[in-house]
Amino acid sequence: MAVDLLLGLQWGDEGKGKIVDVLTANYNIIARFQGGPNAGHTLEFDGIKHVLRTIPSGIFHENSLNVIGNGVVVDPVVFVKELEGLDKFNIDYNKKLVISRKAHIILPTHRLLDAASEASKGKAKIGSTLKGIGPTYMDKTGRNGLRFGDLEMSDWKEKYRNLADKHESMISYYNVDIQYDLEDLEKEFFAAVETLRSIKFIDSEEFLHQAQKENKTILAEGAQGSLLDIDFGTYPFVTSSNTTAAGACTGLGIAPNQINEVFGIFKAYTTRVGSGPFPTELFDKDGETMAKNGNEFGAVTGRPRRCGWLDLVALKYAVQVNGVTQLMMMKGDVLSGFETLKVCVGYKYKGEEITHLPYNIEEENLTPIYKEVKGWKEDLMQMTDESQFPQEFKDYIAFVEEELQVPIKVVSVGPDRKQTIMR
Ligand code: 2SA
Ligand code: MG
Repeated sequence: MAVDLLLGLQWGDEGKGKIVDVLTANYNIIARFQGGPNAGHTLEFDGIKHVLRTIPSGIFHENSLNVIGNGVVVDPVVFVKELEGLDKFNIDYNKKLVISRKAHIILPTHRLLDAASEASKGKAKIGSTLKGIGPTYMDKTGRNGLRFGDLEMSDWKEKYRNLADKHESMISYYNVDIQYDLEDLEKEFFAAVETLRSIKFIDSEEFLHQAQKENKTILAEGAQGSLLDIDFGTYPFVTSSNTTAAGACTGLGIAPNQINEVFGIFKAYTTRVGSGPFPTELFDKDGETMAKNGNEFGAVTGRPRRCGWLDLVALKYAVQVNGVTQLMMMKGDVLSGFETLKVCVGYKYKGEEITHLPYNIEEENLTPIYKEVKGWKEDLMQMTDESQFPQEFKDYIAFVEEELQVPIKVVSVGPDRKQTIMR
C-alpha cells in the first residue's frame, strides 16, 4: 500500500502545510484532493515564510512531484499569482506540478456568486473565504461545471460564456449590492488560463494508478479540517467538499484499500475562522492569549481566528470518521505560561451529559464539561527532544493519547521545519 493521508482534525489551520513539508522527503508524490484557494498552507524554512493556496506543499522539495487532483477546484487567476509568488525559488513547474483534467475551474462569476450569497444571508452568513468555493462545487454536482479538460476543446469559450451568463442572472436574483466589472475580471481570467497552459493537464487517476504499480509513495494532503466537511462538519457552517479521509478516494481516484497511514493533525487547543458553532470558544483573556501567542490570523483572508480549549469530543469524532492511525500535535508551545489548562471531555446537552457530537451543536443548547490539568511555564520552542519536555506537557500528551487511543507521533513546538519532534 503506497498511499498515506494527512488530514486536519479540527476546523482547519492545524498546521498541515508545515507537516507535509516536513514529511515530503519520504514521498515521491504529494497530491491535493479537495478544496481550492480557500486553503492557506503556511510553510517556514530557512527564515522564509510562505503560504500555499492550491499548490501542494511538496513543491519546495527537489524530488517530489505535486498533483492537483480531480477533487480540487482551481481559480486560474489565484493560481497564476501563486506561481508568480514562487518565481524566486526557481522551481521547474513543468516537471514538478501537474493538474487533473477533471479538476473544476473557478470562474470570476463563481467568486461574485459567493459574495452575493453571503451578502444575502446577512447575519446568518457562513463566513466563507469568498473564493467562489461553494458556487463552483454547486456547478460540479449540478453537472454544469467547466473543467481543465474542457480547456483542451475548441468550444470551451462557448461553454464558459453560457455558464457566466447564467451566473449573472443568478447574481441579479440575489438582489444585493455587489459592484463588479465583468469585462475586467474576464480579461484577467482569460490571460491566466493561457498562462497556466504551461502546466501539464493529466488524467491524474491514471497517473496515480501507474505510480502505485511502480511502488511510488504518495501523500494525499488534505485542506481545511474534518469539522468543515460538507457531510460530517458543523453544517451549514462548513466548506463544500469532503475534507475527511473518504475525500481522498473521490478526489484522487485512490481505492480505500490502498490507504496505509492516516495522519491526523490537531492543535493543542482549538481555533475556528468564519461563522458557526464552537463549543469550547473563549471570549476572555485566555482566548486572547492563545490568539496573540499563536498568531491566529487567517492565512488567506487575514481574519482573526476564534480560539478555545481543546475539544476531545470533537477530536474523537474526527479520529473515528477518518480512521486516524497516527496523531500529530501542533502548537503546544502556544500554551506555555497557562497556570491551568482545560480540556473538554463531554458536553451538557438538554440537561444530560453526552460524549458525542449531537446533530445540533448550537452554543445555547450545549455546554462543555471540562477537565482541568496543570499547565507548564517552560518555553518549548527551543526543545529538540521529548526528554526535555516539562512533566506537565508530557502529561498533557499522555492524557490526549489515552482519550483518543491513538499515538501522538509528532509534536511540533514552533513554525519552523526544524521545530518538529518525532516520537
Ligand atoms: P469556503 O470559503 O466556502 O470554503 O468557506 C466555508 C467555511 O470554511 C472555512 N474555511 C476555512 N477555515 C480555516 N482555514 C481556511 N483556510 C484559510 C487559512 C482561511 C483564511 O488557512 O487561514 O485565511 O481565512 C479555510 N477555508 C475555508 C471558512 O472560514 C468558512 O467557515
Ligand atoms: Mg490554513
